[in-house]
Amino acid sequence: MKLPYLLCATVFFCASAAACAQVVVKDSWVRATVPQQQSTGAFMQITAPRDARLVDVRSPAAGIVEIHEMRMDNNVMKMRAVDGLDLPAGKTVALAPGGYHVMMMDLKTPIKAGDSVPLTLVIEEKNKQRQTIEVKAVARALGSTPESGKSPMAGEHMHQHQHQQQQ
Ligand SMILES: [Cu+2]
Repeated sequence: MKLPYLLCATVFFCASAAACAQVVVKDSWVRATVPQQQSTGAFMQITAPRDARLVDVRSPAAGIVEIHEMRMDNNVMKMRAVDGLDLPAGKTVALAPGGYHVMMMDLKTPIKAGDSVPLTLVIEEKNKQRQTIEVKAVARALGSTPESGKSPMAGEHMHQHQHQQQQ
């Protein structure tokens, strides 16, 4: 399956072209799951050319997909669903372990390292116009070093992906 790599290459080309007035999504990845794990997180970097907002994320791999915020609350790391995530013009917004992330729950199948997980990002601009961006996020094993040679994101090991909404 070479297709995901081709899609990635297109995104990177776009990122380097100053004239490209599209929302750019880079470095998307999903944390691979261990047996019995029902949920996981997806991470990426998003840059919008104009003020916009990430309002929804969908994936055929999960029954429920939400945008989550992670924050310290009385010295306890908690996460909660948010309506959306602001994407200020020209600023790269990182979805990373320990911060904002795409929460994938009710997974259809386990996600193995190396799997390509399709995500659809729904971006809304100031004028309420919506666009969708298809992303193929590559699954990485917990604690693994990416093969690409890029360093893993800081704080990755601190991210506990337990879901605390019910509490
Ligand atoms: Cu979460």
